[in-house]
Amino acid sequence: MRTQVGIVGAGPAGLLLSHLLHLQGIESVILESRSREEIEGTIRAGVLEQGTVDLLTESGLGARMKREGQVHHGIYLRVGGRSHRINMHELTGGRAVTVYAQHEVIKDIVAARLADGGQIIFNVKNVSLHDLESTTPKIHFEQDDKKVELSCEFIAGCDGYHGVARQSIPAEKRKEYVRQYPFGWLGILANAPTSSAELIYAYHEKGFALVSTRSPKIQRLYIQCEPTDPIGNWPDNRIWDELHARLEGNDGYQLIEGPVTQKGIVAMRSFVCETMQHGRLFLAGDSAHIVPPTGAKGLNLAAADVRVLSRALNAFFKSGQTEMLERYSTTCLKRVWRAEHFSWWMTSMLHRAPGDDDFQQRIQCSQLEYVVSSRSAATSLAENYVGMPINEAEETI
Ligand code: FAS
Ligand code: PHB
Repeated sequence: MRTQVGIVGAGPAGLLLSHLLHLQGIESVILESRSREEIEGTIRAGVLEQGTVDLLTESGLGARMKREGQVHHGIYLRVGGRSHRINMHELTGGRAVTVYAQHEVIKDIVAARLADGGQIIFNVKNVSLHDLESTTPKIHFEQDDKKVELSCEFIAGCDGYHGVARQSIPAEKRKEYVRQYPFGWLGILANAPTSSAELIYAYHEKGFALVSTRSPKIQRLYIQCEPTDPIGNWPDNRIWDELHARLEGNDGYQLIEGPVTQKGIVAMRSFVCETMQHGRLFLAGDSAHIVPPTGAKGLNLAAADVRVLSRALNAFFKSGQTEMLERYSTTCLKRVWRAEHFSWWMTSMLHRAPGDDDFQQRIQCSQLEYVVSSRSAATSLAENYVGMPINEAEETI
């Protein structure tokens, strides 16, 4: 097989890249190790930055998001049993986030790719990358037990943290930065009415809690837990008891329960791989960087990466210009480190670290009190949360 851009992974990064390239008349083939049902059923992110919403809308993928997504102008920080609203819309001159589930975004892009005759090969096995430093890199894989070679002009590694792409960059050519957190998140989906008009990020001595949503009938909630705790230790009533305890207060906020339809525990880490490019291989999304979900940045960083990559590839295919491709890693890593800092800061401010002392707790509460009482501190959180504006000079050409 032959194509212009071979893409490994049909997550948000790979799918959106393929769509943006298609809009510019550039051909691509996506190789995905799971089935269509599996990728469209993976419960993950839920918050889209302004920039991601604009990119999906501009590229013709925004119709259902507009209909079913919920635009949120603010979030609440809850400490000492009281919620404090951060009016992000007002503090950022009119920017906001949209709550629309990642797997719904994936369904929208898969449908658009297939409708446009795009090629997504599901259930592939044993993907390996070759000749990355040549002008014709190749991807070897198995499809229905047949060995296939896909010749490309470029390869996009969009296969997530556990994929093969990053490992294909010689170890001596990449530097990896890691921070593992001593806690995880237990997330649930529940059939219940909304108990808050906007997201609530709660600091509590028993640990962090997050009230999010998917629709007026389906709620998404998270609590801090042991990262290695088996989910079997968390029967539904224990989860609700913990949520009530961590969200209790004297401001009349009432959490509404409902049948739990999905639950899972995820570990939390911060991770960055420098470089995001090796020869004709370009990494995008979780294959190059991971953030703890406290800042709601992962999916949005993946979208920002492929926005830059699709423009750089277009400049190459249209006019042979290589400058933006050469600057790809540097350009993306600027936004990545900003999001890494914000996500680490939100995580450190809102979670209880095992063994932390009274001084640490006072420091975190002082940080929270400062953020909810100082306009400049609240503005800093707001502009990072809604997403830093696109840096036209660097991120476009
Ligand atoms: P993905 O991991 O999504 O996709 C990679 C794809 O590659 C997968 O489909 C995989 O099957 C495939 N693949 C892997 N290895 C392969 C191989 N060898 N061959 C072929 N295919 C291969 N982010 C936010 O922005 N907001 C949030 O609210 C948020 N909440 C989150 C909550 C949770 C619980 C978790 C776990 C993450 C959350 N994130 C959030 C982060 C998350 O959304 C990721 O950043 C996002 O999925 C990254 O997208 P991709 O880079 O496309 O990687
Ligand atoms: C979610 O709705 O899944 C969600 C929201 C905010 C976060 C993380 C996850 O910070």
